Amino acid sequence: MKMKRCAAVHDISCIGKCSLTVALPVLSAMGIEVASVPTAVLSTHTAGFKGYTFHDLSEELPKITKHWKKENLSLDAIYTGYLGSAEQLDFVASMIDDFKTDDLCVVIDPVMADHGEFYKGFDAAFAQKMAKLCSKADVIIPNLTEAAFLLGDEYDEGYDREKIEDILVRLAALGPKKVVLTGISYDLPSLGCVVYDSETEEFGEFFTEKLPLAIHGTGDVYASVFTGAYINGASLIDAAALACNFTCECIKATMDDIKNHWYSVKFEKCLHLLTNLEY
Ligand code: PXL
Repeated sequence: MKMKRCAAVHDISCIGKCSLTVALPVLSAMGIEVASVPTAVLSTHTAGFKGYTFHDLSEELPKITKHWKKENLSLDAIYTGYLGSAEQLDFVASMIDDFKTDDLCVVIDPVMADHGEFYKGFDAAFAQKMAKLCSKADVIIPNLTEAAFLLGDEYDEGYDREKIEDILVRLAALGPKKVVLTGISYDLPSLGCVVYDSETEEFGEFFTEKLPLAIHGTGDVYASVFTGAYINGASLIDAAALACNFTCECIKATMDDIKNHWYSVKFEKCLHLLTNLEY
């Protein structure tokens, strides 16, 4: 069977295990060829380390894709995560146009916020521009905070099924065909995701046990596993469920050493769960 090629457009945080340093091993373990598009190089991620370096690679990005086009290199999928500036949103929009085919699958994880707050360097103007970019996606994977900011809503911790379904429908109205909303917990012992397919108008949900820890990097682990499974042919809900289960295993593999390993999950210990899967 032909191997799928997926461009992963994310930063490289040299220490911190998020973005490209998660997407690359996860997608590779799932049998997908990764075309890496590093948007920036940071010494560490920005959530908890102090004094990190940040080298923006915006100027390099169009040169990379121009060369690919010249060499007639094609893509089966484009998967974007942390984008270091509003300018990079324009780059991704034109990259999607440049590599568009009937079969191109575009997955956008609108990384910019969590727990009701923007990550450092992001604001409402970025969120508005990200919402525009999301119109070009087949699937978007926001958490609840990112969903609120994409919609221009106030972040509100309280919700029920009706409110979540309303959020999903409004997110799909931005333009993406499918939406995976992560970090949903209707009752205390469970945590998971709710999905919506605007073409069939169907909702789905999947939950795993809620572990007593929120660890950085789990959003990128989730989105990478979802993307790998979806590109490999899994249904929306099956890909979302696999990502939930895998993320849960990664947290379990990290819990006993969280003092040392506070900055991300030990996803490496779980990669074997992703190889040789049937979709
Ligand atoms: O996990 C998202 C992410 C990716 N890349 C960088 C980050 C973050 C979240 O803080 O700082 C550099």
